[in-house]
Amino acid sequence: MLEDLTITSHQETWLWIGTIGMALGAIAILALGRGLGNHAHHAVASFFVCAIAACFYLLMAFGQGDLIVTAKDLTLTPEGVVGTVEAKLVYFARYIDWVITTPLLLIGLLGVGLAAVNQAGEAVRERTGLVAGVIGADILMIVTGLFGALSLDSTHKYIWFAVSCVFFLGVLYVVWGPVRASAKAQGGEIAALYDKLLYILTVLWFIYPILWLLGTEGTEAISLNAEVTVFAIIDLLAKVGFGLVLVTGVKKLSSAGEKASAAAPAAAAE
Ligand code: RET
Repeated sequence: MLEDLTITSHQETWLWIGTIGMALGAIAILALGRGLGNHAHHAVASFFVCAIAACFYLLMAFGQGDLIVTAKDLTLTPEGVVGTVEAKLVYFARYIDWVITTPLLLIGLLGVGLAAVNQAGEAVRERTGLVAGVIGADILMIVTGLFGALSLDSTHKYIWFAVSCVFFLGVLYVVWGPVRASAKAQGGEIAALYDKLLYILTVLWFIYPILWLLGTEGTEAISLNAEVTVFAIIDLLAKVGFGLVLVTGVKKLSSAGEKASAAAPAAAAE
């Protein structure tokens, strides 16, 4: 349908809501992240997650973040060329945003769950292995999701969807398996913060493949207008919401840590 190939004013409104929401989120995270000391990297990463998303939402609101994919099925007959041309609108900019920001979100989560380590010993290698593994799987999840979104042929599309889901399961395995075990081993507040972030991330991230399947990339059960609206809301929760919980959680941890180390010399002097 031709109306599915143009950006509607409804979509434009939600893309602007996304832009402004991400920009405000970035500013809020920057303000909250002041005084994080050793943990400032969490505020830096969360700030850039929102700032990057704000730029990509602006790109889409300007109408520069989408493209029309076409597939031609033409045959030459004695009467001339006959055939059909299929076309659909794809917001490709989402995938560029996600391929940069989802690794940063995962680094934030792993930064809480994995214990601080010194330069020597196995822990450094294990930590690097987990970070590299989760980022590799995540990048392939997004890239193969883009390949699926660009496919007009259903077989290709669902094969790419399945491949993307396999990498998604890989990401979930790392964050629910070894990293959660490491967070648990650190105990107390760290384990509690990790679990809170893990639940938020898992619930929100599961919505993406479902929406993809229901939306114009998949079965077209819901309109592009509805899809753009839900993606904007989920994106805001997964980036701004997650970032705020991460930064406030880490802030509490570091102030509790400071109190403990301030109390320690006093206790020793007694
Ligand atoms: C795709 C394609 C279909 C299969 C799967 C997908 C997963 C996407 C996810 C995206 C998360 C995005 C976030 C963005 C933050 O704003 C690519 C939709 C499994 C999990 C958190």
